[in-house]
Amino acid sequence: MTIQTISTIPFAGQRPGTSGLRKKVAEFQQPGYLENFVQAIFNTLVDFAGQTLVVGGDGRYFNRQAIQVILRMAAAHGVGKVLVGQGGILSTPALSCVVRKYGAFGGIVLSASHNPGGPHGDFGIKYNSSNGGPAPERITEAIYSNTLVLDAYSISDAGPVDLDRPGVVRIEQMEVEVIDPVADYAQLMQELFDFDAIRALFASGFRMCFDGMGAVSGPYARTIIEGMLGAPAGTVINGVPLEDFGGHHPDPNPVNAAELIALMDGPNAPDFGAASDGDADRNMIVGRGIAVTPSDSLAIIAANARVAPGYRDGIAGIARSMPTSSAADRVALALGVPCYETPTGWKYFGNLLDAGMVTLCGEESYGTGSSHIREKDGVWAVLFWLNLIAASGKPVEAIVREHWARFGRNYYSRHDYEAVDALAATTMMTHLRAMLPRLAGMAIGSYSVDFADDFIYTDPVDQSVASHQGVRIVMTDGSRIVFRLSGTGTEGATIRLYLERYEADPANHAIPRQQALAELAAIADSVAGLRAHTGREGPTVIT
Ligand code: VG1
Ligand code: CO
Repeated sequence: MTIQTISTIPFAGQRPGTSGLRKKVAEFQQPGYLENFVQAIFNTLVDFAGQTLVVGGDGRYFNRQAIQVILRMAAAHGVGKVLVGQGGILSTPALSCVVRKYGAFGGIVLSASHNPGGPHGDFGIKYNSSNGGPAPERITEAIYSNTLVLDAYSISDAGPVDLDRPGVVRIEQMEVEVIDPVADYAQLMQELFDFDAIRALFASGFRMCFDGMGAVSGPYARTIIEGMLGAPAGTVINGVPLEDFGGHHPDPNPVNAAELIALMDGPNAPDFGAASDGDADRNMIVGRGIAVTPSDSLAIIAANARVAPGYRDGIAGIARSMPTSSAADRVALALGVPCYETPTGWKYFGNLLDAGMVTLCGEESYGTGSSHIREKDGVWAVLFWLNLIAASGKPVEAIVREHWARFGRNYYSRHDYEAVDALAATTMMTHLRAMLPRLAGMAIGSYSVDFADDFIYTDPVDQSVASHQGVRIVMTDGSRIVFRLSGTGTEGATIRLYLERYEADPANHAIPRQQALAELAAIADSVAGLRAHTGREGPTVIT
């Protein structure tokens, strides 16, 4: 075994987006492409020699090959030990859990999360810090800067490690330990939730369907829900992680998880449905005939946090991404705890969680989580809902309707215009930004604009500033229109339009969502020229 220095030339475009570097598999397969990015990570970090790193991914195509490269490069850089999930598997939340539990220096997550997989799909890589969370922007920007100037990478010429065999092997001086990807995570869940109550719920005949969508949540859901909690075999469907996700698009929303939605709307529906995404950090919660919007789910979890043993003492605060509805703000107000509004992406929650300023965090994009780790956590959210159902004895729909009756309903929807021409999308955003100063005070239809801006976030812990985080047009009644460009897509640009309207009166809580938001959608189109700029008649996906 020797360590080789291989000369290389920079690749353009290796700037991490909302959550790591995501590209088409074919781009990652170019010789040196992955190696350059990993070298840039090692060039950027300091003091990792002799330390422990955690490596794992969502099992998608190219996961195993990428892990072999990372192991050989870690050995070449003097890393002391790597913990790697058996079969190369670690869900994003499980990796976060393992980094924290074993005091690792950091972790490398291999996933393009909710993006499609397979040889023609996407691949991704992300660096997580010692708190178990996505590296902050100053680190991801430093990694990017390094990718533009590096001219060599170091790698051991050792042969491949058998990722399927648990135990310890060596590459150069470095130990590689292949670990059970589920055990540490499952133990943590057991500490947070009332497993006895949930077991009793299943024993009483409660029926559930968990859709793993052919991605990485399957092994976690099977071990915990079918194994530890005693749900009948078959409760978890599409539960084996496959390199192409079995053709599923593992983005758990009512459009992509149509099979589950049809089941929950059909005759003899189970009592509870749930789904997770490629790397198991997202969740969708479904009751009989009702899909819970992620913004509502965050608010409901916050309002009921004390039902779960891990949160019995209450919560310190809540943080939500800016486009997420303000349903959680109302709960925070009632609880007398702060609610922070951050830019999109879990990395912005890290400081607040580390400082103990918040306990719960959430994003409208089917992401919810807490201070137990530093990533959003799909299976955690599902277990919280199971705990809530067990404790309250109520079905999902009743829980949601009672929440609205108490706090009011924040009608909410996201409209995505996917893979539009990149120049058209940036032109639209530029026009919109130029228009902002003129919008305040303007009456449009039945609304009038309170203020309009391009969201700037100043982190209350380290005072770092993130600007251009999305255009918001906020009405005097609190209704909102938000526009931003996706930072996770790999084709053209994706425009996200977020719509929110608050309705206090329970008599008005049964309006179909898109109908309740139709006027705001029309205003969004007329102000931004959505259809004109994109040449599209309407959104590609509505959630
Ligand atoms: C999307 C979501 C964002 C989420 C991010 C990563 O980002 O909107 O809320 O944090 O995906 O989630 P964007 O920039 O495309 O809007 V995951 O589960 O893909 O890591
Ligand atoms: Co994800």
